[in-house]
Amino acid sequence: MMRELRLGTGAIVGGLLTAALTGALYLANKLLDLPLVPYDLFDWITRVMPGPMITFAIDLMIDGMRLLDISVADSAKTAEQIAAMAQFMAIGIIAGAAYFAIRSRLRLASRASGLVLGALLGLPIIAISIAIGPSTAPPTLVIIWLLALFLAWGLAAAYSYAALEPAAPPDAVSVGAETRAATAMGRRQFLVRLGAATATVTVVGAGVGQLLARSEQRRRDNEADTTMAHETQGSPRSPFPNAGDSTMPAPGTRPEYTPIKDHYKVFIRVSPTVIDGTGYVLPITGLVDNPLMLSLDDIRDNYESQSHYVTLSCISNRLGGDLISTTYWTGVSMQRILEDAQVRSNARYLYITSGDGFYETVPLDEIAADERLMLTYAWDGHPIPVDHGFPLRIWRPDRYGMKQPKWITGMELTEEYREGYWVERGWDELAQVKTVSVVDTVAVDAAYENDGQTLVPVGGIAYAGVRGISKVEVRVDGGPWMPAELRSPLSEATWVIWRYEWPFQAGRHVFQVRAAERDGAPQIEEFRENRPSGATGLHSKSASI
Ligand SMILES: Nc1nc2c(c(=O)[nH]1)N[C@H]1C(S)=C(S)[C@@H](COP(=O)(O)O)O[C@H]1N2
Ligand SMILES: [Mo]
Repeated sequence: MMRELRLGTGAIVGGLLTAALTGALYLANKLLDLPLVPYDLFDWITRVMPGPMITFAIDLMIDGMRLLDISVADSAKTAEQIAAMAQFMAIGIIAGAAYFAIRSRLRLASRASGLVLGALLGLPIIAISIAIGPSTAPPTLVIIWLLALFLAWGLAAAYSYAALEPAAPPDAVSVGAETRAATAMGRRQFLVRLGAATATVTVVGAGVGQLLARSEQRRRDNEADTTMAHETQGSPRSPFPNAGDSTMPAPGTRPEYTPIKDHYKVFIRVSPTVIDGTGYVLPITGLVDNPLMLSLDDIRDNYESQSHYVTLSCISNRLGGDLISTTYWTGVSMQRILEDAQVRSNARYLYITSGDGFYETVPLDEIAADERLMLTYAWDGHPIPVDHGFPLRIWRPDRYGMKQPKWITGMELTEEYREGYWVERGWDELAQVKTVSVVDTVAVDAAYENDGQTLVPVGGIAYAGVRGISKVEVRVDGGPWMPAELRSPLSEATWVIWRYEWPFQAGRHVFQVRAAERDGAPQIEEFRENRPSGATGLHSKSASI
């Protein structure tokens, strides 16, 4: 009975102290870029976890969100951040409970045991944070700061135990009922005070940290704009290339051109990687006769730019999912850059590394075969947003996102092949996009009369990388496949919007869609999971009308 009580009390104390610790960490992170330890721990765990386990965990998360009808594109990162914080809290709660339980059994010196507790918890976490964390603060400062915090955490836990521990065993004869009541009172008061103090630290840390984070975001947006001082060419805000097309998207179809803020985001860390644009240089090394160190100005001023409307899809996008978006990419063909670097004849691969520890290999044959494969520095006519890979990312036509590093920090020409980050974790090596088609909408509200018939616009997207779409067909309730109308795409590298006018019939109906590529090859109709090569199958939407 008594031990359970201690476990519970220890858990509460551990939780309260860890909440305060998190508040302090968050504030210091926003102030001085000191490590946000909960994220580092989470990043470390996902990195050392075997590939299938990570995939399982991600799938579980995505399934959960879909079940709750939450947008995966919007919320996956938030969910991860919450999970990272919850994991850190859980560690603190367990540590608190364990400490209280141990102290109730063994006679330990209070202060010494607190310091040991703090060190046991802190040292491994500090090591992980320094090894893989994105903090830019000097390591000595990081060590001093984190060590001080964790030792303080341990001392506070030790002090709390002493304050909450009855002076004598509660069943001892010498303790009268009144004394016991008085001690209970004192304990409750102590817990209330501890709660108030830790809540204050937590709230102040989180609040002030939030304010700092917001002003930092504004500053960064401005800076990104000025590092890329001149307007990048070919703003997409001029009319879209298909502006004159008379086939309009059915109401409820996803936007043909994704607003940047809605572009899906996927990255391996809990938070996006921040790279300073001033002083940035991209080294191109390895099997080259002319190693290059390219600044952003070099890349923009010394090479001819090219721009393409591009649809990018994540390989883990489910049928009909929202991990797929379209925007306008501007950059320099990798062919031009490699010409300058004078690649040696024995080189076969371009190995790309990123600021977040991500890496991927591009075969030189692939670069030679497609001039569009480019080092990208702008999206939507502006420097690439931080979340999407500022300052540089690669575009590889026809590949899923997992093959296309963002936040590029290095390029090396090699003879040997090295597996990329996700390939190492069991995903497809080629990762060529699969042809998919999706029913976005059955727009009953937009029904209209035509020749005495009620027609309902049905519509969505079809996508086949740069292989293009030649045909989309729809069928209702398993009936015959009927041709849909195609809107001309923004480019040959984007999805195609389709539309079908369905003769209205009351009742519940299932709408299915399928597409064929430019050369007539049909999409794979057989259902396959996204792992390892990208989802296939017929997408359907049912509607009760
Ligand atoms: N450096 C780096 N590049 C990366 C990733 C990453 O985690 N780190 N994720 C890849 C994956 S899986 C996808 S789907 C795309 C997503 O790009 P976006 O977030 O700009 O949409 O980036 C790719 N490039
Ligand atoms: Mo992805």
